Amino acid sequence: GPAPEADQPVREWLARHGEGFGHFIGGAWRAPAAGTFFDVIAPATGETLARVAQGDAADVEAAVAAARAAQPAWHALGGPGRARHLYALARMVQRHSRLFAVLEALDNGKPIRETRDIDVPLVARHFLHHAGWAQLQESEFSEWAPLGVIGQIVPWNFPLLMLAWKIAPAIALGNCVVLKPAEYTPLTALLFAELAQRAGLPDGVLNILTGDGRTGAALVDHRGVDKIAFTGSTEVGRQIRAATAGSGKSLTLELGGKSPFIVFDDADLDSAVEGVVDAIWFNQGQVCCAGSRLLVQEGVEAQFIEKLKRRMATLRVGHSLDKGIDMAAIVDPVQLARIESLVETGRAEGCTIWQPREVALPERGSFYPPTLVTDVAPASTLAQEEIFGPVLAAMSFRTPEEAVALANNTRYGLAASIWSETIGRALDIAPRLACGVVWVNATNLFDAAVGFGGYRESGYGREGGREGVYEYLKPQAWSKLPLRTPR
Ligand code: TXE
Repeated sequence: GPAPEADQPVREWLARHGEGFGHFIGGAWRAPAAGTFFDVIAPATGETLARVAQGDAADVEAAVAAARAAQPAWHALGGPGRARHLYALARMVQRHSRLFAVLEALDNGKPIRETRDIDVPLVARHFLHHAGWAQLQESEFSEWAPLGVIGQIVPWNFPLLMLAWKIAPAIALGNCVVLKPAEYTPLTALLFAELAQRAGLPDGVLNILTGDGRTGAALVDHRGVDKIAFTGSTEVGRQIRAATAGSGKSLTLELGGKSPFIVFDDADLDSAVEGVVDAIWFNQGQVCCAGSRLLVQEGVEAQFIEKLKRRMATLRVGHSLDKGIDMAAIVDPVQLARIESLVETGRAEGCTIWQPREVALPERGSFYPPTLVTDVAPASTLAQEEIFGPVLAAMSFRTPEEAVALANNTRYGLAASIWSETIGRALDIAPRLACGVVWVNATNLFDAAVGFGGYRESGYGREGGREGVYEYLKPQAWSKLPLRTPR
């Protein structure tokens, strides 16, 4: 097979921070107030990559103060001035794309092919897109003002991309940020902050605070934060909503999902099979909008499942830096155990679990094979619970009405994918699906110009597009003339 991607430059960067990473606050590394660190592990090998600071309330205080101090000047720079910085950040990501791709693959455990071809290019694209909005701020949003200091909490499944989704709109529109990466995957955020500062981003505009859920909770509770933007589990989203209730803080939540992947009998079945691969085995299924429920029309069910099984048998599972693999590691042994336990629950509830014999797993590290589950009752655990792993639950339907009912039979409402060669049918079904994003004969497509987000227990708020811009502004009507009451 192809040679593994070289990781020497990443190793050198990690070695430069061998004593442990501090928080990145006000443009400088800062040791954690309590002096506490934790280890960051590479899930594909189990090796320790780095020591990272565990943030507490004192660190949150310092980070929020730095953001607050920087914000007036950052706003005063004006849209075109800030756009120049966003273009510089996009170029910085492009220039260091290999470094980011390798570091992300090591830290998260995902395949280098994905970080190189998907995560990193989308990150650059997000900054380019939002540079455009910054340039338009004075003309398009004249009666809107930035919110101020934004607390952002991101998950581990797309660490750098979720950073971009969060910080690009926030800073483009004149806010300053304190971002907390997930404890499993803090490294690309730290690299980004270091390189952003070298690219001229003013001190304090972007502050990175590392730590676990306690650090996140301290950021949520800080009174100097004007808004919390969170992506993660529905459970933590609920806690954050409760914690911010009545505080005056704005809130957006991008939470879990159990998205349907609907295959009609007139679909191009071979394309739909490739769609399933992207829907549920991309990033080992650790994707909030993963097509984790396969709904197939009865007439083609047997044929489709047969084709799918044949394709599954050709998937290759291996180490993150191996360029020839389709799937790599699950982010952490805790997540792996969660997937295993859910699948066992499914088995106990009467589901049939199928995993291709041909797919070998590496001996060390956290791996789980591509898995197809059939005989799934619509109300059962595997039809309802987000597994967040490479596990596809298959069900069948007879009529389009049944497909819609089955698709909407979930607490979530993030995304859906429809496969049919009859465009009228697809366009008839799409608006009846209770979710924020619908793909037709496609899946897992992300564009900075299109608002992404969900309904129901998948949260609220949008990232990307014009809708995403409004999430970081507040309406502020003003007048230069004194207002008079007409006589
Ligand atoms: O998520 P958490 P976990 C789902 C998925 C997964 C499950 C558990 O089903 O199996 O959640 O993953 C921070 N206040 N998703 O436990 O805990 C935390 O430090 C403030 C779906 O890793 O939600 C991290 O930075 N912050 C999802 C971030 O929240 C808190 C992506 C997400 O971690 C906090 C991830 C608190 N009380 C998991 N507790 C998606 N929709 O993409 C934790 N955090």
